[in-house]
Amino acid sequence: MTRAVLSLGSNLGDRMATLQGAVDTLLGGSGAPVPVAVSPVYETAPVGGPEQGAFLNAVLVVDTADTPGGLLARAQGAERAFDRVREVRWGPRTLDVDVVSYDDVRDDDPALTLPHPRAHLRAFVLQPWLDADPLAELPGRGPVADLLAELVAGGADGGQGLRVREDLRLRLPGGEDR
Ligand code: PH2
Ligand code: MG
Ligand code: MG
Repeated sequence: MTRAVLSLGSNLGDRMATLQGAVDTLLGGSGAPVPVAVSPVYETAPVGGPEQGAFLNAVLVVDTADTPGGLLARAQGAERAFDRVREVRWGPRTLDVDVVSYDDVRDDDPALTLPHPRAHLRAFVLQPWLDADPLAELPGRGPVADLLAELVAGGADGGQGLRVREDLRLRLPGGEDR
């Protein structure tokens, strides 16, 4: 099994229902990854793209028997299940599932760049990831805690406007929150 990190985002429709559905879809069926941790849910201002509504973002840490390509296919399957339509790059979407990291693999394959090439710049990935795994490291870039501190020091975090949604919580299949 390989440790992998998935970033989930939604800013169209019933965002929380979509994120929960994504978790259930990602972790369901045969050969599904085993959940290790799920982050709190954050309300985040959109970064880049056209003017659009706020996102809900979360991070899911899993152990998977899939290859990176297999995990990407699973992520894209979840996006399809929630009627993801790709119109504008970085535009509004019902669901975005990104493979942030896969063990310590570094790969510049354009079909799946590992780790995610912008993860170190995105507080909406780093903050929930840090919550889910305080010792997390981004391959090639170092501890997530340090990367987030750099972003905050650079003022980028203010611009990314993160707010934890204490009133929302993602459930993992099998009951208990982990
Ligand atoms: N995803 C993007 C572009 N911008 N901004 C926020 N706050 N959250 C996202 O998930 C997000 C974004 C491209 O995938
Ligand atoms: Mg994305
Ligand atoms: Mg994506």
